[in-house]
Amino acid sequence: MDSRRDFLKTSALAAAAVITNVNESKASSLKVSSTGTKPIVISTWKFGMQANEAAWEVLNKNGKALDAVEAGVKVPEGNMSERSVGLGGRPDRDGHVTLDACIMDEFSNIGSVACLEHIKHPISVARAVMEKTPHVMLVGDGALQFALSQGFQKVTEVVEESQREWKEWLKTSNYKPIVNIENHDTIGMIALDANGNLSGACTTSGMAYKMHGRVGDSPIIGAGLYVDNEVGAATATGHGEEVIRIAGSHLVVELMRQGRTPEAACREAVERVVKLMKIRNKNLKDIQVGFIALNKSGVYGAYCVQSGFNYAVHDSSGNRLLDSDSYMK
Ligand code: SD4
Repeated sequence: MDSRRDFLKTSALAAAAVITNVNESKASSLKVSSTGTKPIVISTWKFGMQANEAAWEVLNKNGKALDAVEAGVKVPEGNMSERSVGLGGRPDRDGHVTLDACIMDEFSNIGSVACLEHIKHPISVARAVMEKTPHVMLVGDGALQFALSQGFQKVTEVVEESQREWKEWLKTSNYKPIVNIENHDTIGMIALDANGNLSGACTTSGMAYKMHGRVGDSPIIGAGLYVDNEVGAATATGHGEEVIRIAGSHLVVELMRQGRTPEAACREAVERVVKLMKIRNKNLKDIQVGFIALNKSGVYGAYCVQSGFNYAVHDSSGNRLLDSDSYMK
């Protein structure tokens, strides 16, 4: 694309954003009708661009949102040079790479794994929990045993660079994840398929150098991901503890149910995070939380605490990376 077309596209997006904001300030609690589209897929961070391509392959052939989100997030999961998702991720403080993932479909079927080691695609294990067990969540060794029983391969290979970084970290052992660097760990993806059905997936290696056994928001339905096929879907990234505290993704969906646009809903959830940080006398500068949301009409939005969070959107007009608006400018 040449720079003039780039510029025109950016201007059109900026104009659309302004219109949305005007609508929101006039009627923040009313249903704002804006033009949505389907199929559409959105996902967190820059690696969402590649993941969206894989999801779009499914959606563009009239495939199901559930298959699209699984295929999409498997891209960063399978990339061993990705330091924040899958087995290439940064380890916990004891040197173990432990993975969290969950998936939710249009019927509110749910599946989740937490603190899972040695498996390349935790999202597919989460889907197997959803489809093949009477439960919704398996953790640790139980999750690994289940995965092996389903034919998933045990991977024992370690990523040298990741191990080297961890050994460096051990010299100080200071757990203070660097905002937008050590904590941009998660791919959350939500999609609306051509039949108008929503699904979502979320997968991560979690916060770098976390305590062994720590579980974040990403495998917790309602925190890292939520889908309500009548309303919309949302997913989260950032400091899992803060997302869990407000049951973040469920909150975003409930706010959309009350008539907020996806962006307004994400913003209100972020404001809730901020409020609770202040009540607890915590420094907002130390954390990042970002939400992305998609409603039933295919309108999307995002909001985060600190600037620097971006998300990828793929619909019939192409795939693009957008900057999220933020609470701290
Ligand atoms: C966690 N929410 O484990 C994940 C980390 C993350 O962007 O999303 N970082 O808390």
